[in-house]
Amino acid sequence: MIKRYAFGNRFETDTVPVKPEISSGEIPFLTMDQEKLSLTMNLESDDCVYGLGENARGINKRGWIYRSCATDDGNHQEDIVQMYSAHNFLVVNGSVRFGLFVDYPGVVTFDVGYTELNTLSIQLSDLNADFYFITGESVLDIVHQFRQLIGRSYIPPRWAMGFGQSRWGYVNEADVRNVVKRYRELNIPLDSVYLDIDYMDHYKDFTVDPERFPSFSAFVEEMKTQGIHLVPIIDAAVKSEKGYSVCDEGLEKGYFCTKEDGTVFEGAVWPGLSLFPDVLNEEARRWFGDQYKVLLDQGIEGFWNDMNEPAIFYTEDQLESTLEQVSAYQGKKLDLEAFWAMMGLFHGAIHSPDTYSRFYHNVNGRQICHETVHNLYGYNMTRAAGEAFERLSPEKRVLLFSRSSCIGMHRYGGTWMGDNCSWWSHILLNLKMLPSLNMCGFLYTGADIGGFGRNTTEDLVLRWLELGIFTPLMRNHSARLTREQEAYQFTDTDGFRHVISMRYVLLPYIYSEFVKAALRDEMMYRPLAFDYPADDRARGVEDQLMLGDGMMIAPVYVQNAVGRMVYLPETMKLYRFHKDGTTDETVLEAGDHYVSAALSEVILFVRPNHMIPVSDGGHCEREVDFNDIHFLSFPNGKPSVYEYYTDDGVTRNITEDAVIRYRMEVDGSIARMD
Ligand code: MIG
Repeated sequence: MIKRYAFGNRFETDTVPVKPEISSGEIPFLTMDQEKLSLTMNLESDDCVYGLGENARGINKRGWIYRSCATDDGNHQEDIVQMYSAHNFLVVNGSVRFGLFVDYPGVVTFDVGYTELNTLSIQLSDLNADFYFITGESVLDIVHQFRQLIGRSYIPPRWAMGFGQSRWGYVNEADVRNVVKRYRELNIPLDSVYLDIDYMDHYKDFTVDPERFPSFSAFVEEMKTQGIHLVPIIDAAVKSEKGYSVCDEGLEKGYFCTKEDGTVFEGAVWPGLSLFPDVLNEEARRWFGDQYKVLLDQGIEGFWNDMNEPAIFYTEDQLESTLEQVSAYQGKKLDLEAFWAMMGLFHGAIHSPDTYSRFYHNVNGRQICHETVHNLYGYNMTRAAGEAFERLSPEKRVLLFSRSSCIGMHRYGGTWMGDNCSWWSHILLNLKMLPSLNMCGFLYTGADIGGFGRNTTEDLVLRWLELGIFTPLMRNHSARLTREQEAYQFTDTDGFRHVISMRYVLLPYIYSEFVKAALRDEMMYRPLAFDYPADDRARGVEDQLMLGDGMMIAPVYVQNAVGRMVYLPETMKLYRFHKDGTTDETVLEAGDHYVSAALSEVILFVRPNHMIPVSDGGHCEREVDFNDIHFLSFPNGKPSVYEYYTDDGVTRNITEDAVIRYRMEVDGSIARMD
């Protein structure tokens, strides 16, 4: 059951399409302090808190503090409190069980036992908010109700579940051709190559550099003949430059954010001084979305939206005042304290959160300070594109994912986990965010495989791929100046080919489970605790996940490990896919097991009386035959049914009608039912 509690003068976020009636009285279990703008409750020591989407720390969020304030910070250390997105949904499960969604566009803090070990405290910046309080018979039931409330999750074209190669550093046709050539030569599957900001003409959105890509549409076509989709990046801010049509037109129509006095607001990002499309304004949003047409017309079928927190390196005002303050130190004899204070001034000038109070949106004739609606920006930039694609590409799905998001955006696109590092701990962080993102509606997601920042190693990329083959977005991406990390940069070519090929073997299952999760408002990735609520041990498992109907994954994420401990809540069948192409299957009893897993070996577990549809693979998605499937299976005493979703992978018409059922008999034989 869902109850809505509304306070103050709320800004319409459009997160909940059909709102329930407002309930009166107090929100159960939580004490609201109107003066302190907070909600608090005591937690029992065994209570678990789940959710909060993209964030650091555990699957169980207890023991840390999280801030919903979309921020461009690529330093995902253990103590980071805010990332790129704002996902204000959590579930408390234990002595009491409920879900809470804070529908609020400003900064929110979730103190989940940081200040006081056993106190949950939610702090808002003002009390103009809607709270949705959800009760249900299980965590999964609560999540399901929440997902129904916020609407169906985005479904990409199926090729977007193939493997993609990206790097901030492919600058021209030759670079891209080389990537494709190397993958194809080595017979390592590949479906897409991403174009980072260097494809643009001086970082101008919706342009292509005429020297680096002299005949872009022909090049897009050439890539397609090789089974490769090019996916360009779009940055939130538009270069401020006379004669650049997007800038001129937006200025003329008043579609950019302004300062308080109504003059246009400029901030420096990659193109230099730039303007920020007022995507919270419906007309401006439509106009910005229409700009994507220029690339769609050249054959592009997918985009990634970046820098939409929005990231702002500096503004001229801020820089000016910083320089003024710094110049006051000139000629003075600095002591250490003064030196650090001066250094702090420079630090404060970049990415200053203060900037967000200096510009405004124009929503239905009202001037709205950005700060109060900050977390809606990435959502609405991506919504601009998603809504435009429904007009511009009514038949075919378009790939779309975004760095910043807020719940609501899940209907228009996916999200990637931002600028992680080539650290072993970030494989685990990647795993832990999958279920919390699913809870918030984000199904199409994944991390930069191999790590974005810092130098990677061959074993790290391989191990990370062994998780990545299970994530809907499977993309290797890295930053400029870091060690190159395409599969062909390393020695164990057979290992890379084997692991990446496994993705294409598993694709019928991954796609089927993905679409069903979207259609049915369910989680594709679940913590063990959600599926085995009566199992106390399952509650503490932070490094294994249930994946779809019948699978459990437990990847190795420790360097030089040759296997790992795995906890089985029930008997399961372990499948081990060796690099030499052989497979072995072992039934393991419930309990703890040490499972060996060599560096280029893929392991997965199948639940009793379950089936996993797989293909013979392919070099790209279009080579995979989704009709010619066979099954990994664990018959264990009961007949069972698998619902297999398959379609053409591109059209927008996605319904349960496409589900085909397969039945497995007690003897393990499997046959199509209808
Ligand atoms: O300030 O476009 O997260 O994936 O490679 C950095 C360059 C801007 C941040 C993205 C990253 C991308 C990079 N971008």
